[in-house]
Amino acid sequence: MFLEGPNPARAQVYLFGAHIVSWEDNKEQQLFLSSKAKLDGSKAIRGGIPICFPQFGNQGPLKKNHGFARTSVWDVSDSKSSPQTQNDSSSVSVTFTLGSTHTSQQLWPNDFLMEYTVTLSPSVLRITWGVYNRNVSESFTFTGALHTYFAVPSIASAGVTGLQGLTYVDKAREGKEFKETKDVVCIPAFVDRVYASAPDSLTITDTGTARMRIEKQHLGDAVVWNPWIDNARKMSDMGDEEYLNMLCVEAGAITAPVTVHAGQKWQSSMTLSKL
Ligand code: TA6
Repeated sequence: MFLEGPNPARAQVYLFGAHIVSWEDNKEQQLFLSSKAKLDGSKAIRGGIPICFPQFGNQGPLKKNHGFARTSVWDVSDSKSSPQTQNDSSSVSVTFTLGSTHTSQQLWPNDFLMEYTVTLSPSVLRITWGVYNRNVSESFTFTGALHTYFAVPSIASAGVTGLQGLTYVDKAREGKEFKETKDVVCIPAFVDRVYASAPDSLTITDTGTARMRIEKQHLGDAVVWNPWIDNARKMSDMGDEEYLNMLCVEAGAITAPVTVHAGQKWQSSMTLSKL
């Protein structure tokens, strides 16, 4: 489905995974979607904004990397458009829901309901993501992330600011822990890092100029990933050279798993602003 916003802005979301595959602002594509992405529901879509739940990566009981939310068919529960007001620009939003099923409970024995609202306004894409524990009495714990693939003019000139001083786990270096010393994190090769307790505002730059702001709430960590050429070649749903024009910066709850008590709800958000 398409969200036709103001200015003009438009986004395309598949019910499969409630997966945002496109966000155009002023006709400029802000997200990366592989030309080889599978869009037939046969596997997770390579690009856009996959939802990782109930686990990030292999950090949980499931064999399925990043869990089952991104390969489940969601429902649309609400949509609305808000006219421009004195203090706010006009916007359009759609809410998607995913509830536990017999199948999901075979994989992850919990009764849950997720609400995922995508709101489009001029130069801004905002996501709110709630997880409600419908268990009678059992709490549950999950990890997750909004695994956003940003389109970048060139990985050679891309950078991420806001990470200096943080500790990160580097999957490109045997999962060892390091401290980030750079104010601008550049991507000179394969990068796969989970930064713990990252600031709620991060920026993607191009040749030093800020181009995208990422603001997150209750998603404490940030993942920076570019597969580089060797890994790209191993992925059937990614072109060998496509790593040159994409960068994943992912807001996630990874190093501090989220526990939701029965009857309670966890709420998070991510706001992307095209600068
Ligand atoms: O977010 C980075 C990461 O966890 C990488 O380790 C890599 O596995 C990537 O996600 C893509 O995972 P996927 O299952 O979509 O191929």
